Amino acid sequence: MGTQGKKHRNERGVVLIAALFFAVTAMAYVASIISSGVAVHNQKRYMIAAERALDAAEAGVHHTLAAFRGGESIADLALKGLNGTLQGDTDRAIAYRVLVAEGGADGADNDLDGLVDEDEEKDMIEVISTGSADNITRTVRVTMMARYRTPTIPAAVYIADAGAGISLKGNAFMISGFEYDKKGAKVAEGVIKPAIGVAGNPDAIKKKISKKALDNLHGEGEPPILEVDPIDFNPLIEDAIRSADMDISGMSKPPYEGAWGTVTSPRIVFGQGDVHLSGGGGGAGILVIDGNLKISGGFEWVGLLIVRGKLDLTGGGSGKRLVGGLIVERELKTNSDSSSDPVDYSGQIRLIRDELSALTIDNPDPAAVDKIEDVVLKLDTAIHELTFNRDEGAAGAIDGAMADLKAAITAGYVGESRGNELLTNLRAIADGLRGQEVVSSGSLSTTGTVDILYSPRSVADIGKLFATMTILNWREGPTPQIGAAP
Ligand SMILES: [Ca+2]
Ligand SMILES: [Ca+2]
Repeated sequence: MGTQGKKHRNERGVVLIAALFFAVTAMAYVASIISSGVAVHNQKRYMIAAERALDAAEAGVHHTLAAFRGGESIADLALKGLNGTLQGDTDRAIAYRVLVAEGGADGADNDLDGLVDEDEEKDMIEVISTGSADNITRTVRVTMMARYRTPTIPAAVYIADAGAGISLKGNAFMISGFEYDKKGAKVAEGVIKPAIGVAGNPDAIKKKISKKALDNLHGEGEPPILEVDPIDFNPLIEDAIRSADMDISGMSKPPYEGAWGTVTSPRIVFGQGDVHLSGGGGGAGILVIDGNLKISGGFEWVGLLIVRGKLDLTGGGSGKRLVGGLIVERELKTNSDSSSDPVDYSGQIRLIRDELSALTIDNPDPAAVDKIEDVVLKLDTAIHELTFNRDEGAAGAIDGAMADLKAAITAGYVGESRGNELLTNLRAIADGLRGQEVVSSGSLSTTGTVDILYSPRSVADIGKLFATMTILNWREGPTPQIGAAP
């Protein structure tokens, strides 16, 4: 049994060593499973915490916006900041801390234009909101500024260029620097400002206004045309571009949708380039045209009218009235008349235009419809010129436009018999106009009045509604590295 037994012992030893080896390996394996489970658990926890922290940071931004809308001042918020807790009350709670810095002196490029603390940044604030959850933090930086920075208006009409053209025709207009309420009623013992404020020596403008027209200007000064401090046009245009509720750029007949805003719910309406408003409309708020504006129909606006270019208030409709303030750069033209026996040719033209647009078109080519619209617009303009400026050249334009319309009809764009009927109507209107011009020269009547009434409180109230903070840009801080120490 000697060798046998030895062999047996040896075998037992091998088995023992193998078992021991297996046990150690298994233990190491189990340990590794446990430790990787812990790592996965930690990863998940960090990820969830990072997401909660970001949510908390965003909640801080919204809290800040709400505080501004509730009337908190920038200075107060910059001093105190804001704190809030969404959930929990330990140091692992989901919470945020907000710091507010004034953009003009924070050493940061708030509007990301490469310049630090330049002039425009004085109107901005930087909101740095840090959210935390389970000791993980995330930060969002948000630049905010007022939706519209409404200027203080120094007169009923502010003219930026002392060399601007000014033409106040007719006698049914009034520009008043006395104070009016938003309904256009004069305020007893209100403030008194000039009718026209000029950024520079006002003498050149005074000389361009006839003595008779000066009688229709009221307010501070004798005549009420004074030099005032200049207003910077750039923010007026930039804010409108950024914040417009409605863009009427390039429109010749923009949709009024009833009205563009009301006194309690005003709108910012913006137009780039030349805009011609005809056909009657209006609203309340801030109307900004970065170009020339012509208003030839009835129009009423409460608030600010800003025109970087020329403004032409002309023609009939049911009059034009601005209650608030006008800021214009290069030229102001008004044309008014208030005969007791008004003839509303523009109304008749409108009726015919409506009929035309309701016509059955034989050839439903959109270009044909455009062509007819175009001809009617030309007729409209020509008849206005004849009515208000007594421009005999406009009579030729009417004949030309009617020939164009006839050509469009003959080409089969419109049903011929209906088209001829409309043409006859138009001709009768045009002939009637010319007849009047000859019979009673200089007494052609319209219903167009023009009133520009200073109403600083209307402008200030509307300005307050647009002073609420709006977000200019929003940046998130980096996501913390998963597994990094909390
Ligand atoms: Ca900047
Ligand atoms: Ca800055």
